[in-house]
Amino acid sequence: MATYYQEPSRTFSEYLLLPNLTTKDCVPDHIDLTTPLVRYRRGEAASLSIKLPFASAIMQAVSDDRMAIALATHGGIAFLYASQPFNRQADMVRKVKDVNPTQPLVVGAGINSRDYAERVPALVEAGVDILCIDSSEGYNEWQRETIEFIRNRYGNSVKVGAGNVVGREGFLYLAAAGADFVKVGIGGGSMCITRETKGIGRGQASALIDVAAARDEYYDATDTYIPICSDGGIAQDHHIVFALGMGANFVMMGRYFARFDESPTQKVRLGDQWVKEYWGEGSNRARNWQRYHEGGASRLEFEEGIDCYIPSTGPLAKNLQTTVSKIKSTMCNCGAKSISELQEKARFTLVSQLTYLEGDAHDVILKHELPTADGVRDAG
Ligand code: MZP
Repeated sequence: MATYYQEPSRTFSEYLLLPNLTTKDCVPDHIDLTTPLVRYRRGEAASLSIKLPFASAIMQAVSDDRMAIALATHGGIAFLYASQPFNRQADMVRKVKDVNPTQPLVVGAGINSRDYAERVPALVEAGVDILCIDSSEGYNEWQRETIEFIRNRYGNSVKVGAGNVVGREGFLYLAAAGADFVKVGIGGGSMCITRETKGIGRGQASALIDVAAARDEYYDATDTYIPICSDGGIAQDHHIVFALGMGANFVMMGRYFARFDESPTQKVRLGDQWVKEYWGEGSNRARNWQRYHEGGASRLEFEEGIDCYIPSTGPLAKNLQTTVSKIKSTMCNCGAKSISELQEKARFTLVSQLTYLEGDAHDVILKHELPTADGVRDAG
């Protein structure tokens, strides 16, 4: 008989954080967002960490060398997209590593479970800091084999994340396979139609809460801590704090970064606004490269991602500053000066639909929705 979970799966927008006591030393300048990227033993420090818990998604529309340089300069990390020939991806790694030899920048790269025997050596040779197996669903034997290849060839010197999973079984499988971090999330991405197309996935908050509990149990049982990454579905800046509070060590975002000038895609004028192109890795547009570089694979039988536009929001630095200010402000309200403190102290409440509506502006006349003199609505 099939297994039935009685609780519906939840997403970030169904929660709010309750404030805790804010002590006088808990101010934004005192908040440290440093976070581990790879597994470590109790009492030791992770061999690779980042100062800002943000990773840019393994996507053509998001993470090339330009994005990697911009994000690493601000303390985060980009994972260069894998849907390209491995030599080109390795060139991107070199461009990031060569730019600034005095202040080396960290860079990650996506790999897949098909051409790893060629791709991984090329990326390692180019100086990549960390790899991540890129798949919408990672609870499978191909991921274990990919990690096995890396361990046999390089021992623990080459770091590799795996995923994506949405529950404890998937996490434990990839942890036992030797993953350095595990990525969480299926079907929550802004351009993703996996749930609609294939009927698999789980609300991002529920997935994260389940995996974080498994990670903590695994740590207690083995003294090995495995960072987890919440991937996809960050629609509001405060969702980042929710993800961190629910147990993620860092978040991976696509839409968030694709909006910026530094993303690889075209900025286009659409009516009265500037937009950027954005498309999923499971769309025909992203998969097309294989037709030219992998011997003529035909069109996908079905797509898991769409090709769309998102509003352009200018340079990364300005946007990042605003987001980080908001995150730190929320953390101060929660009385937490670090991500681990937030994870211990965070108190989440589920919200009713009416509470959700109450949180938006209501019972007022919104100025930007007033008609203008010529009768045309102002875009604001
Ligand atoms: P978002 O930040 O735009 O909401 O989601 C980005 C994430 O969506 C990626 O990191 C990846 O896990 C996932 N993704 C990428 N392509 C697809 C697709 O074509 C997808 N379905 O779901």
